[in-house]
Amino acid sequence: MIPESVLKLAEDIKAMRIRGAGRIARAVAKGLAEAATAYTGDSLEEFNEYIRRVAKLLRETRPTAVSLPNAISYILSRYKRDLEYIERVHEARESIITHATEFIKYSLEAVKKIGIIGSHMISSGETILTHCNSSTALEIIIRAFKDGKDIEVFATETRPKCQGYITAGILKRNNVPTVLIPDSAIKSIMKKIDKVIVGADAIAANGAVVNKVGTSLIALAANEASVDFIVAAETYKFSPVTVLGELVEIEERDPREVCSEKFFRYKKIKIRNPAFDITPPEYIDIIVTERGLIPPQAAILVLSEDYGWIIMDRMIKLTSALEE
Ligand code: RUB
Repeated sequence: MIPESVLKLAEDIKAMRIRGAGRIARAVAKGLAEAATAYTGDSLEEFNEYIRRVAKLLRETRPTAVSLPNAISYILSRYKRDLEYIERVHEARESIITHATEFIKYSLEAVKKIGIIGSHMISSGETILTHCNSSTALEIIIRAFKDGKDIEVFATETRPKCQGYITAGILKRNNVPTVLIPDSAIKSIMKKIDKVIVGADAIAANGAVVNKVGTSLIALAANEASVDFIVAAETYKFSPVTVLGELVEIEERDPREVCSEKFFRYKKIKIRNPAFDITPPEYIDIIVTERGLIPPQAAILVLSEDYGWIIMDRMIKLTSALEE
């Protein structure tokens, strides 16, 4: 039986009580560790089957942030390696907990490093624009401010879920001068902006960035106004399956987030609510990762370094399927 706390965690991700690609990744790692801890049986086979079910439950909570499946495969691929010498359930449990804890630590340190690296790119007197609520982008901005840089930040509302209010609140708590703007004001505000800094839910092999819907429009406006467009992302947000041509699924959310149920029911108006969009690499100046600055065109290098073996494995399977 999957423990109540893990079922609740999955529900919290679905309902966006836990949201943002980094937080989601750390939450699923915590979920796997909790599930492993709660297992009381003594069959290794049964434990593996149980962990597979937990992983599936967590993987299916939200479709776009690639940090979610990447966090699961970080833990399970290492567990699979350990299985070569694991004989008892308590060792299996220990392996999952160790790798989950390791992932969470890596993730938190990565965000800190991105803050340090990215803050060097901000100069005193600059005005920054950010969209949605990215803890990684915020880490850069708040770090730069704490380093004594005199900056001002424009935060978009980010309709329909208005995560921009969370961003503005966090900036305010850190005393960063902040202005909240409606998303539709982007074009007219852009002439005041020196740098755009956003987070990412997924980065494809060609360097395209998937982030909160509206990001690509901001990139377009920044490009037209020759404003730097910077993406802050940990390397576990790079999507290995895109190397093989798979697309990142864009989450389509409930139309009731866009306008009241009464309106769309009575007027019989069709409403779409895509939660993310894709910014092409041409509009991105640089991606700040924990390993340093990466031009979007070099995304494939990060992917082959980290996931070369997964990519090879998939390619072999694909080739043999074609040959059958
Ligand atoms: C959040 C969002 C964030 C990225 C990066 O979308 O698009 O910009 O997830 O966040 P949602 P972070 O609110 O739908 O989850 O840098 O915190 O990982």
